[in-house]
Formats: sequence, C-alpha cells, structure tokens
Amino acid sequence: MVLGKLQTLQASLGVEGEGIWLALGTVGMLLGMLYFMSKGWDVEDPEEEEFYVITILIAGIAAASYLSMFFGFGLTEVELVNGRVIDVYWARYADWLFTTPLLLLDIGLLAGASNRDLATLITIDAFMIVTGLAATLMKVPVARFAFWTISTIAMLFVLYYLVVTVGEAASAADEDTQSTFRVLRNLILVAWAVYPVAWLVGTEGLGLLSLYGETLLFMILDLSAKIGFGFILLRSRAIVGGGSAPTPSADAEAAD
Ligand SMILES: *C/C=C(C)/C=C/C=C(C)/C=C/C1=C(C)CCCC1(C)C
Repeated sequence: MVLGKLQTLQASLGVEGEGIWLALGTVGMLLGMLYFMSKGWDVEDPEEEEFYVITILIAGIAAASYLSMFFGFGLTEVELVNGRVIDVYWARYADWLFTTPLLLLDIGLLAGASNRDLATLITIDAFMIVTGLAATLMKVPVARFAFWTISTIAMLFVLYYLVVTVGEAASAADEDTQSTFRVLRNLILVAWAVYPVAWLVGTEGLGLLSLYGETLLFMILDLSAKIGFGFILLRSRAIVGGGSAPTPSADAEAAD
C-alpha cells in the first residue's frame, strides 16, 4: 500500500510513526502564519486588520497544538472497558475549541452576520467540539458512539446555520463578498464534514484506519480548513472595509 511505502521512506529519515505528519503539520501552520503576518504587515484599515488578526491566531494556535503533539505532550491513552487501549491526541480538541469558533467568526464577519447569529453559531460549534471530546475519552464503546452522534448532529446544525442564516446575511453584500463567501462556505461544508468520518474510521472509532493514516488525514484537513481558508479569505478584495459592504443597488434602495 501507499502508506506502507511512505513509512519505509520516512524510516530512512529517522522520524518514527505518525510524528512525520505532526512535524509537517507544524511546519505548514507556521509557514501559513508567517505568510499571513507578512501580508498583513502594512494593512491599515481596522476592519481588514481584524480578519488578519483572527486568521493569524488560528494558524498560531494550530501550530502550537501540532508542536505539542509532535513532542508527545498532547497525547494520552484511553483504556476501554473491553480492554482495548487507544492513543488519543487530546491537544486537537483544545485547538479546535478555539480555532473552529475563530473560523466561523471570520466567515460570519465577512458575511455581515449579526452578533446574535454569530453567538448562536459559535455556541453550537463549541458544543460540537466538547461532545466530540467526550466521545473520545469515554471508556464504554456504546457511549463513545452516542456522543459521536450527538456531536455530528451539532455539526449538521452548524453547517445548516452557516448556509441558511449566515448565507442570508451574505446575500445583501457586494459581489466580491458574495463570491468569496460561497467559496469559503463550500470549503467548510466539504472539509468539516470529513472530520466525523475520520474519527469514525480512525483509532477512536472503528479502527479501520491506523493512527498513522488518521494523523495524515487530519493534517490534510487541518491545513485545508485553516491555511487554505486563510489564503482565500485574505487574498480577497472583499475583506477591505470589513467585508459586508452593501451592493450599489442596495445603497440606491436605501437612499429611496
Ligand atoms: C481547524 C480545525 C477544524 C476545522 C476542525 C473541525 C472539526 C470538526 C468539524 C469535528 C467534528 C467531530 C464530530 C462532528 C463528531 C465527533 C468527532 C469530531 C470532534 C471529530
């Protein structure tokens, strides 16, 4: 298999197991963070600056989390009642508890969503991560899958809310903002939906995927959902002036 070949190749580099993906994740997050910092260096518009601060923070938190996992700090063992012992990188959940709300804040501010809608979205999102952590730490298999289901339902609410409520706010914005919103929304819809699947097939769930393969998958997802997301957002002209400027026609209507 491809994964087997990768493992042989990496053994010749002297890095063991999934450590290689954690190292690559750390470097990817750091490079993304540095790129966003250099790009945002001379931004003066305070609302545009806000997008930079949030996005740099996301990359920084993830870099710290990856580094801690690389050094084996963010790792613990859970012994299930059936005697199975699984390695759990709990640092991911600490990372996601902060970075997923920040990602939603980024796209919510872009769309011009109300504070109330943002608060609702972020609360459900935090609930999703906390119940996901509960699923990961439970010792009784059936409880693990029950919490996985609760967390996945919460995720479906988050995605629904993003498309419908935040989407409605975005539809009042200018063309640039609307098209950037659509691209970022689709990126979230696709990338986020893979996380519960990765958990389910990975070591925390059915164990169809080894820790090695699962760590690779999470690294690709994390880099796409954070650094890929940041690239698209910060390269867009839509963030100048806060992102949610009304369309010229909406302006004209308001003037009537
Ligand atoms: C940068 C990190 C991101 C965008 C992480 C997103 C994570 C999720 C959408 C996780 C979802 C999960 C469930 C829906 C079920 C339980 C297991 C989780 C926590 C992996």
